[in-house]
Amino acid sequence: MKSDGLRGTLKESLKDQITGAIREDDRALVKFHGMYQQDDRDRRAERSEKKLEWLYSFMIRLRIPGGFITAEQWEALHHVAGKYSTGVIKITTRQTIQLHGILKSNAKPTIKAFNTAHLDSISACGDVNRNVICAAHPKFSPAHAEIFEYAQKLSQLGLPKTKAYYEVWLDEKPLADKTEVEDDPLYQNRYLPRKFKIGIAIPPTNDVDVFANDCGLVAILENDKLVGFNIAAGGGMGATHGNPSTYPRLGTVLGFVAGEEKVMKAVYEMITVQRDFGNRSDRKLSRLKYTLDNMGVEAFKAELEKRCGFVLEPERPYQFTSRTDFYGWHQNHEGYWYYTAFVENGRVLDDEQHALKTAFLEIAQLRKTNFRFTCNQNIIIADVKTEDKDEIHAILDKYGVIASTEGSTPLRRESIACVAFNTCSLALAEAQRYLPDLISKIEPLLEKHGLQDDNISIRMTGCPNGCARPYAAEIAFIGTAYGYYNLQIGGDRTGTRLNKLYKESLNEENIIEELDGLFKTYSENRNAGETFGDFASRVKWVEY
Ligand code: SRM
Ligand code: SF4
Repeated sequence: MKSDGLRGTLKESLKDQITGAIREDDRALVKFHGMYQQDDRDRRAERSEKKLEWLYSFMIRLRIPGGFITAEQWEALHHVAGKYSTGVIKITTRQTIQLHGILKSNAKPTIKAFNTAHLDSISACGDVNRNVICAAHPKFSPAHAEIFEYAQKLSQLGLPKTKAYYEVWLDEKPLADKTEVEDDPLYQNRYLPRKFKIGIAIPPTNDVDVFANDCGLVAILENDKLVGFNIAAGGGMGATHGNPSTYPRLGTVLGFVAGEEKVMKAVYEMITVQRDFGNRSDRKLSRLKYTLDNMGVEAFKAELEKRCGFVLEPERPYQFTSRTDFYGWHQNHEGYWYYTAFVENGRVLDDEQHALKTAFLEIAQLRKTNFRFTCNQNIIIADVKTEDKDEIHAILDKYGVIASTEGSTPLRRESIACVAFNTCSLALAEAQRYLPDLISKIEPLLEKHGLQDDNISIRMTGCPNGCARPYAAEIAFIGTAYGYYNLQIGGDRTGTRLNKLYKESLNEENIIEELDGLFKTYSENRNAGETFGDFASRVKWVEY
């Protein structure tokens, strides 16, 4: 990429007041700075009719490894969102935050305000190592803090060396000799063929969907101590309708690696293998999963080990038993309390039912907590001392957060939808704006068949790219056209078996009809404790 170290002509693009957009070449580049140019798709027709250009704005995604921020940072985020964006704070499926609707003239002030709060968006998008995700809840693991540190270190390891971000957005003086200072052994000024994602899970929970990542690390604990990680390669969800050479894939465990130096080296070299062997001619076939399948697992592993200078040990045993968040109050081994609040589809806002945004602001202003985001798009009010718990609880209660967290059905709380309309340029169908309504129509079906306590996982995306990791759900709706979805079933509840296509392009009426029949058969014939996804796979509703 001829980008002048990711600078391109961004400075000129930002100054151009004739258009709300940036130059064509800068659009790909700006992603490396954590930003997407978008437009309001609801208003395209109206704008075109009035002969106006589309209503362009920017989405900015933060880099928050492990999804941890302080109360001060939440407060800053709240105000930045109110001042420069639509005001909705969106928790993503990769444990970070996106703000939408930021006008070009506000992009720089937004980044500056984030910087003042020690937040950045470097590499949150683009063909680089993305936000590193890590098991969110410290409840189960005394080693959580140590494992969380890996997310920070791996994020640092994968940062590009260019100082362009600081020059373009923060007005730092350009470097006199860029070549010397910006030498980047990892990205070598050609970056990666495609995005690269790292996730860290701590069994028995797989809240990060570790096998959906290019590189998945499964922490292995013995007597509550971290002894190392099983390392997996080749996870990824994206596919394209009608292109059978694209497919979702779960990561393959290559082996076990112990010790920080070796773990960092193994991940680093996995990135270099992808950099050197990944497909640079077809972006649809350029993720690590295709590199791995093209090379073959054994050849990939041999190349990795050659570059590492050591061999991976045999995979160590582990077991995932759940992927859900631990809603409500829980105490960790140090005596601190954590409240996991349900945030439907990660959208933090105030509405008729509850005032999540006001509640979290009031809590942040007390300066008695931290905040953690989960890959299920929820928020954890973290590190609460016993003496502060009642005060925090009262705020959560006052603004309806307790009622919505504890009063929502298991089905709703397990559901995930991607953004889709009105900002995602790739959306074929609605997702986060529609799934809540569809869930309200599915809930009575569960009641009817006595399944209301069943926490079946449902995920919806507006296209087959898989941003809500739908292929790893028990039931998935994948947008094919406006109002139409492929119905996929048979995934398991812990993210270790993908679902398969059951019926193509269903509208709402067809979806309800199909699910009614499926739930009936499931409720009448399931074995004790058998989940919907396991049943669907056992009775071969879909072929594996
Ligand atoms: Fe994603 C592209 C939103 C997690 C696979 N994703 C997009 C874009 C940027 C659309 C675009 O390229 O113009 C979406 C912006 C929508 C908007 O208006 O905000 C978008 N992806 C999201 C988020 C916000 C969904 C959400 O509602 O939470 C998630 C942000 C994560 C983050 O903080 O970094 C998000 N995207 C994912 C995940 C889940 C994950 O990583 O665990 C996946 C599947 C895993 C994977 O990468 O395989 C995912 N997004 C994609 C793909 C398909 C990539 C592929 O290999 O084919 C695209 C399209 C692309 O890259 O060309 C995409
Ligand atoms: Fe957009 Fe498709 Fe991702 Fe949904 S899955 S956010 S529609 S790219």
